[in-house]
Amino acid sequence: MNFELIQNIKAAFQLNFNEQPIVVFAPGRINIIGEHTDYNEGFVLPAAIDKGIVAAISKSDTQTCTILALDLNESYQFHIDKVSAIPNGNWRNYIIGVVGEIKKRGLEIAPFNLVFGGDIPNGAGLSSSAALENSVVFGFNELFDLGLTKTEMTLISQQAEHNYVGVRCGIMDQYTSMFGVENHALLLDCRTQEATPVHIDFKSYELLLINTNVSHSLVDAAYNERRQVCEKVASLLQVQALRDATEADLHKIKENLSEADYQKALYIIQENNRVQKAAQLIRENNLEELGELLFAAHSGAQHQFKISCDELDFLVNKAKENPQIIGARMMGGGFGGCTINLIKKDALEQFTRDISRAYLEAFNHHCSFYFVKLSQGTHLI
Ligand code: GAF
Repeated sequence: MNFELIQNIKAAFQLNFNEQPIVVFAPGRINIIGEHTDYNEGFVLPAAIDKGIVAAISKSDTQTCTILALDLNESYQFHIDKVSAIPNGNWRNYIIGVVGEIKKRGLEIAPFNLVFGGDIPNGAGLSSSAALENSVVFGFNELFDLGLTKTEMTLISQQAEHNYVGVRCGIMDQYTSMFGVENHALLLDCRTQEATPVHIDFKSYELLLINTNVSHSLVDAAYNERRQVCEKVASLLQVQALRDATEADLHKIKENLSEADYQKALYIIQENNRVQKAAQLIRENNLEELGELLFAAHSGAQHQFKISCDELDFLVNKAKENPQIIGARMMGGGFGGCTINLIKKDALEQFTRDISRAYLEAFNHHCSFYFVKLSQGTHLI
């Protein structure tokens, strides 16, 4: 828990509104394995982390809602009855979206004051947006006594992203940020939205995240396009979602598909199988084989689903060359953000030093390193 962040948010709230707010922490997430399987109603294996968003919220005694984004030093005011997506509204749409989605369900929200900030960098693929949505919906639920369950709040956050941000994301990020369990990953069945916590003992290994510090443009468009391809192939296969198809099923309709679409669908089917295998390997404490699955997942993301980029491939290739790293892959939606690496603890110092230098030389800008703990989901503080 980042106490300095909490203090800063509380202090900024006092300074601007001079009231006692409720304060919520919503975590970001990592994903051990399972990318783009969530909207195919398949499995994912993410975990909430000890970095996230802190939001302080109180009722306002005017008709205006005032929001302060502390890290960006930006603010926004709007009338509670005028809620619609803002073109290029950026962080504003995550919050407006949650307000809009709550109202859509016939629930009443009164004007509010909100200050938020966080310690997850934007664009790192650690789901700062889901954390923001969850912190806000969770805060509103407390403040206005809305009686929403955690599952309902998760869906409100996801719908805010679909309808106000324009990304047709799956359920993984919002679910994980809401339901995370300390020291566990969640084996989440995205169809039933039921998760089994899987305890992870990293033994002599450490989880290292390396941020490429790039977020290539058109990410949202490319994401929605991938989803469309998956839905098209599922409909050709006459199944509800690609989760219901096997490699053999897909092979039967190969002639009706372009090679690119065939490979994308094949990736999803294989990735879904990898997730289930990964959960089993973690339970058996077999991190070495888990590492191999991570490398295989990256290869699929790079060559079949085509969501990687030069910077991510560079970091994963460097990891592969190093025998002290047993697995690595790109993490999240793709086209930038972080890689996740399973590395021997005593190799950390040397590797991070070497990779810093090599990355700078190759791309002329720095990469960053993060270490995270697997943590509990959204809660009051
Ligand atoms: C993004 C989305 F928000 C998730 O739903 C998921 O699809 C992920 O990309 C890829 O696995 O984070």
